Amino acid sequence: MGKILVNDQFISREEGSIDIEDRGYQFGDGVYEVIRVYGGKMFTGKEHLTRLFESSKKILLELPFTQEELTAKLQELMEMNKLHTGTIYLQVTRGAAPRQHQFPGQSKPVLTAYTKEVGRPEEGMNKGMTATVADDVRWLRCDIKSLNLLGNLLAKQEAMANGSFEAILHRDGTVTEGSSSNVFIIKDNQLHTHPATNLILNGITRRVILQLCNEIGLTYKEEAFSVEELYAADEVFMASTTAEIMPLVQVRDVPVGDGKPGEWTKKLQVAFKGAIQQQCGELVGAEE
Ligand code: DCS
Repeated sequence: MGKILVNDQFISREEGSIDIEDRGYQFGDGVYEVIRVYGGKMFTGKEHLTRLFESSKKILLELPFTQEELTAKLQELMEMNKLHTGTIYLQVTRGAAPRQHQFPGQSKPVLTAYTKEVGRPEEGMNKGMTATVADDVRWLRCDIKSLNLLGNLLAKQEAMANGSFEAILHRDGTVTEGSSSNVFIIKDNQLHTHPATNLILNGITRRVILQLCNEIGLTYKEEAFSVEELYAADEVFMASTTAEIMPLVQVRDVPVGDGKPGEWTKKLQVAFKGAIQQQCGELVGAEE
């Protein structure tokens, strides 16, 4: 299992404990990140940690360490656990205090982090996955990567119960994002994705993809699109740290295009792999 990080201590999982009045545990009062590691190196680590600090600020949670200090700790954790290809999960809660809704006058934020060895989702990326469509019932601050994920969980659970991999969420017929990913469509050689407003999480993978569009000559529009446009798209894919660029070949009962991963999606996947290699080196043994 390796070591876990609790505040500034590296300990075994069995040694770790969380107070029953930890605000993360009781209220979901905290923020988190999932960072990809390829070949022992963090991919877009800086962007993820910057977002963690931004999310913290948005919930008025002051972190008791700097981004540089946190980076060094996570680096140490990765090395200690000999993580090759996988993920680092980290979260910070407002800490333990007698249960009351308003913020406690005094509490010490609790940082926890652990690593997991997990390969790239090659099979899904090659053959494509399916998605359902669900009502986006979440709150109006989806730009914050907060621990409160019940709306996301209910949507994902519904998708899984229907034999689908992801739930594409919509508000009154306007597609926002996936339950744990951003959603993109391609229509007439143009990519569309919801703008980075309060209604979506501005994914780090999303940001990389928009840069890669310029590289491969695909024009894009950060404009909301409707569920009808989703069904009529030439290509659909979702993107996240763990799923990378995942083609969606069927939405509800409707095949996307010819029911196979689209050409632009495949080009983006190749460019994305190039971006990984550029930052993290060769991807030897990184596949599932
Ligand atoms: N939107 C939501 C709601 C997400 O939960 C995620 C990632 C994304 C978009 C994509 O963001 P990244 O590209 O920065 O990953 N969710 C993380 C999670 O909870 N597990 O893996 C990734």
